[in-house]
Amino acid sequence: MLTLYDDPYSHNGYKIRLLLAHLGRPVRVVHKNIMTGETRKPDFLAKNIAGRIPVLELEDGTCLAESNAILYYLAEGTALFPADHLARTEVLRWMFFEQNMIECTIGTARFFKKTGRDISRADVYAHRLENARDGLAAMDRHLSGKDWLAGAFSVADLALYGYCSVGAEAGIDMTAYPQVEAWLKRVEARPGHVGPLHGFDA
Ligand SMILES: N[C@@H](CCC(=O)N[C@@H](CS)C(=O)NCC(=O)O)C(=O)O
Repeated sequence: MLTLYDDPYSHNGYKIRLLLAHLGRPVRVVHKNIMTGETRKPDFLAKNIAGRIPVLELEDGTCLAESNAILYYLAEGTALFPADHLARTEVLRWMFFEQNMIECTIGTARFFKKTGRDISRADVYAHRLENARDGLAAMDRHLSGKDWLAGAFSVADLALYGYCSVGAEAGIDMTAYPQVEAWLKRVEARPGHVGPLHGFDA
């Protein structure tokens, strides 16, 4: 069986659990506490040299790191990753956008807010929020008149859902992005959808 090393509060890990739920694939989820440095110990560095979750361990022991690379690996060959070259490029475009404009902005601002870490560095927090708002505004414009980010419903929607769904926890007024809010609800209405803290085994 697949093993996912994850922390319940990470939405990078949640993206993987969400895709696996959509695909109906079982997974053993192992909790690594990012607050106590568990991912920085030698045993975990052997799985991901960057010392970060999520890591997906395949049945043969191969370890995959970087949430969107893992999403790509799992989605390839399924209805959530298209076969057409241009359509695939468009899906990847939004997955790269997620890492650049959403994950390291909403994700980090949320982490600062939840843990109190670095919130004293108000300039850093404000900068992350400014970039997050920029990313959300771009998504809002893009989603006008569209149901999904990249043509049909795809792994790009799940990748972006992860951190967009917790924008408010980062301190963002999500009502400023009505197209994004409507799209979040469409993602939640898809069969196979699961919430963030679903299914930890250890
Ligand atoms: N770009 C990476 C980011 C991974 C990441 O930042 N993971 C965080 C949790 S969301 C982590 O493991 N932090 C622990 C640490 O840095 O020690 C991805 O998308 O997988």
